[in-house]
Amino acid sequence: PLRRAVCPGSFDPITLGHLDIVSRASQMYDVVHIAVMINKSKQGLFSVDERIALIEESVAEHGNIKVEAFHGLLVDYCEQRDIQAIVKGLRAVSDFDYELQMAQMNHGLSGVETLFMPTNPTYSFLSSSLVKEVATWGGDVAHLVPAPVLRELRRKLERPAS
Ligand code: COD
Repeated sequence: PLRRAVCPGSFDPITLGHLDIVSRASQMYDVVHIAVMINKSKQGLFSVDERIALIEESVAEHGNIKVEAFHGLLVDYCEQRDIQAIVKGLRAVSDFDYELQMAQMNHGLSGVETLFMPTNPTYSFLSSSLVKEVATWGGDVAHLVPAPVLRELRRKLERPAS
């Protein structure tokens, strides 16, 4: 049977930090699913369809990555697709408390394992929300996001000519 893992998240938008974890996971598993988890109470900058399109463009060189949206519990996503592991990046101790809670909850719910990968230190300060904030005020994020995301951020945040 194929060995499958999932990298779940909001990906609003995908950053080079996410991409680093996903591509390392894709070398360890036959198939890596990127699950864009839909959170109806959180309005994003990018729509779910836009996030998926940006991820697909950014991972095109990897042949074994599947991208899809999911509304519901991550453990149900895993059960429905026969996924054995959740792969998460850990940036700093500040990530640890919440990630440990979710890993233990998910294991308790279904037995699925969570594997933590230490973030590439180049990206340990990087988050989607900081990227959005910096880009909103005109800061340079070219070294933090894949090229398609940079293009769409510029398009979305371009100020109307005054
Ligand atoms: N370097 C490395 N990894 C990173 C970086 C970085 N710079 N930034 C983010 N990551 C990794 C982390 O592992 C992170 O968890 C993941 O990428 C996703 O990041 P985000 O910010 O896009 O996504 P989050 O934190 O909003 O995702 C939370 C989930 C959607 C995974 C979570 O809420 C969830 O599983 N929801 C589904 C509903 C559910 O099952 N709830 C019960 C959970 S117990």
